[in-house]
Amino acid sequence: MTLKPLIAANWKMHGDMSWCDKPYDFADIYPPTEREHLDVLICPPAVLIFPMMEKCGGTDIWLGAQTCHKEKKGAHTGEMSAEMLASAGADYVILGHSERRAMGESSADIRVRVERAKEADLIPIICVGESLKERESGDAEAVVGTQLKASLPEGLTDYVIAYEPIWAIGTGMTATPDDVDAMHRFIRGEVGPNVRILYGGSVKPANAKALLSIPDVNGALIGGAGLEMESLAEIARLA
Ligand code: G2H
Repeated sequence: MTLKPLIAANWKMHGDMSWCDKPYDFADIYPPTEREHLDVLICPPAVLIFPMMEKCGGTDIWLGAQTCHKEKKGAHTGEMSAEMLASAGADYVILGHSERRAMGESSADIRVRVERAKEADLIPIICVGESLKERESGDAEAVVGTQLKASLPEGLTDYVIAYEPIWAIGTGMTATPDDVDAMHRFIRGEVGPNVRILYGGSVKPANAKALLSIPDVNGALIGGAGLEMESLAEIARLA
């Protein structure tokens, strides 16, 4: 089975209302008729999901959130549930990004969030990845394997994995294609043939071709280079 590549932009805490037209800008640069073979997703800050959906809901670009809460509702000041995000227009949700794991989210927390996301019909993008110390000590696969086992609910279907080595995030450092190839093969062995596995960590037009041509890399999760539609389109053209 051929998996449809997914090119996903994680805007993190960037953007404002003036960015809500960006899906149109993307479609001007890279028209839908030229990219039926891939899915394009933008995950803006949650506050921009609804206005973006209202402005650009007619485009074929998917929208996603960057996290969701563990509970369905309740006294959780400042938080957002999966259902709220879905009702605002989100189709996907990123869960377990290392920037959130660093704030104390454990794999057990992420597993509950994945369950909430599935109940709300959101497709979870579950992030895993090792630190530089863990890679240098030869523990990268063990760490990622443990994260996968603990973050994925039993019987989970229709989800995406993003492998993001922590040391390559926002640093300009990228894992070598050989390292990415080996880790994606390992993850494939864990999740089976039907799950898209994205690579993330300083993906940019200059390195996207080498990364996206690795057999078990089914797309990319892109931070900095996904803020500008020109560079996002340049990467998408290589998928
Ligand atoms: C990794 C990635 C997006 P960047 O966090 O998830 O960000 O491409 O800036 O390293």
